[in-house]
Amino acid sequence: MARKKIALIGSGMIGGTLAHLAAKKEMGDIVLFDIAEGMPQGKALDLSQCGPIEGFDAKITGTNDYADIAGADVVIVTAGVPRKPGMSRDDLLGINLSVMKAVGEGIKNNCPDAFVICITNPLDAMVWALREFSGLPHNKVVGMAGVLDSARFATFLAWEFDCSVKDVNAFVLGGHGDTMVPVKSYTTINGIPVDDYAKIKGVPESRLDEIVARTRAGGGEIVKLLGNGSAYYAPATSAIAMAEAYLGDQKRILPSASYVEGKYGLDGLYVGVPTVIGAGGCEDVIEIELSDEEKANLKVSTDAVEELLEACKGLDSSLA
Ligand code: A3D
Repeated sequence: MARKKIALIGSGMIGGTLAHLAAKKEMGDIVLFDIAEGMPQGKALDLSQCGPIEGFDAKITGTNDYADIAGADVVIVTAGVPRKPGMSRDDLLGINLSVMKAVGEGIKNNCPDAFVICITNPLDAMVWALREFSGLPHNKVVGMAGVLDSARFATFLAWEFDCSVKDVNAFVLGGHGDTMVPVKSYTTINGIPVDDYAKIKGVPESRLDEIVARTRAGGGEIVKLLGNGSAYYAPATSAIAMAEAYLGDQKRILPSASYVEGKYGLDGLYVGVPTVIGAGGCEDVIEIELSDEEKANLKVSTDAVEELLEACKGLDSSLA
């Protein structure tokens, strides 16, 4: 059987990290695409030379030509610009929307059967626009954010409780922005609800609230520390987990920015929800019971996403 083909659109910090992870895991042959000339070719050459040391078989190539992504099984999109200190994700809207148009057309013309994972910010609006521009079925286009946001929440909880991250199952819903909704009621420490575990460990509720706030601002904290660019190791790892779920038909339930129609009272919106990812792409959206407070928070978050979609429609008449 031929190897799978993984196309990475955008070969910057996340794109390069994705290529390294995908090669190390022998997920398939990898094509790094970017508009910057020479850079994807250079990264591909450098990464190829990791092969003999790390012992992976993967053909890694770099290109500036969309024809080279033909027939890709998975496409992961990071093309665009990241945040600088002081910028919100929404500040990236105009420039990254035009990038999504070019990328969507490149996918439509070269690999319309691919499973597409978008990472470019502002995430929930960009994944919606990418789907519109590419014309792919909604179940084959998804956004990565919830896996990362949940991993941030889990990291901070594991630090607080001084427990293994492997035992923390953290849950974040909603849009990928300051209005995201870390859901305490579905967050457990090896099955023990987090509120109960906090009582056992003598951690006050106010401390959990601080952790929720730090999770919401988790991306900005890294942007500020880096001074130039945004997080890339954990975002890349998160998207790889989603790609593996698709390629391996794992049917994992991963919080992903999926197209929601009907469930959660939503009418055709990409937003972070628990999603079953398997060979059919986004195979199902799981609608969980939420408390009144969580419902209200989710509404604030989805309203913010809807506002961004309206802004996209104002910027590109083909989306209206
Ligand atoms: P960066 O290292 O700048 O890489 C982006 C790459 O995109 C650069 O190499 C550009 O040359 C390239 N590019 C620009 N325009 C085009 C185009 N039209 N076609 C192809 N390539 C193009 O950024 P990064 O890798 O750090 O981040 C990429 C994106 O991911 C940004 O929008 C970030 O805001 C976003 N991001 C999202 C998350 C989420 O959790 C959703 C987390 C971290 C970063």
